[in-house]
Amino acid sequence: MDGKAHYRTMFLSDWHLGMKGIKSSELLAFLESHDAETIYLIGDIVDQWVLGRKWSWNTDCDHILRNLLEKAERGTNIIYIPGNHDDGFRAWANTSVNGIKIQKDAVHTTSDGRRLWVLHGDEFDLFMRHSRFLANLGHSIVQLLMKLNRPVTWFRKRVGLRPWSLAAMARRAFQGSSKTYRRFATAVTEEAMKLGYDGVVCGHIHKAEFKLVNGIEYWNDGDWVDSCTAAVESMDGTMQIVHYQPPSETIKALCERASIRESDLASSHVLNLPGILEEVAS
Ligand SMILES: [Mn+2]
Repeated sequence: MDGKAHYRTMFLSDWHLGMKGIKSSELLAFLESHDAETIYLIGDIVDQWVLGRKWSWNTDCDHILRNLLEKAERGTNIIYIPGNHDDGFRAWANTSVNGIKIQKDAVHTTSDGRRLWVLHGDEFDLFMRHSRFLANLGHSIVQLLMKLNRPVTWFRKRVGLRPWSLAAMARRAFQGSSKTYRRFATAVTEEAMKLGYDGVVCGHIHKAEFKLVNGIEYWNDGDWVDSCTAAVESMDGTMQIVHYQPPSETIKALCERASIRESDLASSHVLNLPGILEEVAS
C-alpha cells in the first residue's frame, strides 16, 4: 500500500477556494493522503463571490486543483456538482473538463445498493432563498470575524491553547440555530423521499452530520472553511463522517510533498483560475 486511506467514495464540499482563512493546507494534506474510486465535489469548491480585490489564492490552492487533475488522470471518477458560490459552473452541467464531470446533481448507489441523492443543497436553504442580501451580509460578517480572530488564534497558540473560532461561532449565530439546521435537513430529506431515494448527501450549511429523518439518511459532509470534514463510503457500503485533524507536522510534510511533485511538472501547467472564473461568470 502507499500509506493512503482508500475509500469507495468520498464526498467533499464547501472548500471556498479563493476566500481568505480557509483550511487549504489541511485540505491539500487530506487529498494527498486519501484516495477513492469516486469523488463527489458537492459545491462551493471555488468561491466566485469573493473574486476581485478580496481574492486570496495561495500555492496550496493551486496544488489542491492539481491533485484533483492528477487523480482524474489516474482514473478516479470525479463528479463536480456546483453550489451557490460557484454557480457560474452550473451552466457547464453535462460537460466534462479534464476528465472531471460537471453535473447539477447525482444519484450515488452504495455497494450495498442504497440510492443516495447527491446535491449541494442551497435550494433547500430558506434563509438563502429569501434573502441573498442577508446571506451576503452574514458572509461579510463571518469574513470580518475570521480576520479579527487571527491575532486571537496566534495568541492562543503561543500560550498553548486550542484554536477557537470566532467565525464559526458567528456563523452558528447568524445561520441560526439548530432549528435552521433541522429545517434544512427536514426539507431536503422530504424531497429525497418524494423522489424515492434512500438518502441524501449534501453540503452548504457547513455542519457535518449524519442522522435519519423519517427513515431517510441525511449526510452532510461539512466544510473546509472552519472544520475539516468529509463523508466517506467504505468498500462494504458503510458510510461515515471523517474529521481530519492530523498533527501539524503531518500536514506540513504532505503539503511539501505536493509542492516537490509539482516542481517536476512542466511550467506550462500554471493555472489562471481567476481569469477562467471571470469568463465563466460573464
Ligand atoms: Mn453553499
